Amino acid sequence: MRLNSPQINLITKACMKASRSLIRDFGEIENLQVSSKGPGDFVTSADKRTEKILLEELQKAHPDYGVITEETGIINKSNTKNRWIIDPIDGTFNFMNGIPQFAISIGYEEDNEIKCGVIFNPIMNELFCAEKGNGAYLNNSRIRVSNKKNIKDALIVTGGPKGSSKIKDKIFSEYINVSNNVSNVRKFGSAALDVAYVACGRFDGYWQRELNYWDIAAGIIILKEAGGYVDFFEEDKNLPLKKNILASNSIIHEELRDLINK
Ligand code: LIP
Repeated sequence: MRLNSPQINLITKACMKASRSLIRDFGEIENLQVSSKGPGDFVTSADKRTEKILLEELQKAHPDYGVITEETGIINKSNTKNRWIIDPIDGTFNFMNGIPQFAISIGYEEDNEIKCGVIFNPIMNELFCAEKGNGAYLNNSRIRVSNKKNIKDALIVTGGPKGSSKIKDKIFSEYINVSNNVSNVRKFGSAALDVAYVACGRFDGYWQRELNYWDIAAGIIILKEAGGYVDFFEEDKNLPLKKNILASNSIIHEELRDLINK
């Protein structure tokens, strides 16, 4: 990896440490799937265990930093100058079902702007990272978004709706519009990895409603530094941690937005 700011080094070290127990926990899932208890409670504790290790590592270096995490919530609320945004396991359902498409996702914000981020899939051993002004990387290689120009040829990824969603009709009609006008649509179940995959050109675009900020905070800087474009639509100012995301290689962005708004 070419990036070596103190923050990236710290996040990477924390991810590596937490991933050792996460890999062990993932190995347990197979046994639990066939047991009568099922993996539900175990996954919750794996999430918490992973988050605890990440927090210990990050807070050892910066006890005063603000933190937004999926499991614990908000820590050091008054510090909005320096803030970690943490999802210990993004793609929890995949994890729970023994599907190796999940990741630790950590973004670092200064004055409400994401400065750097790391997304690490410990099973595939793929570490995506970026810091502002220094490009984006997958392990040791620089990554860039695709240069697909024609949306008809594009491979798009999406996610949701959750079973509990109240806007399923809207989401399905967006899906139909997009599907009718692109080459193919995929659904992989980890928002963090979906954005990272756009950043490295595996997908040409991604949209999803009803996400949480921690799902995609790290992905924002990774995608931007890889030459992509990301924005949020129909934001509710009263719910700053809820996001609807549209991310792309930037070339097809407007057309993809038109399909979603159709
Ligand atoms: C999940 C996302 C997934 C999305 C779910 C959920 P979690 O995060 O990554 O892609 O469809 O709504 O937010 O809960 O596994 O960290």
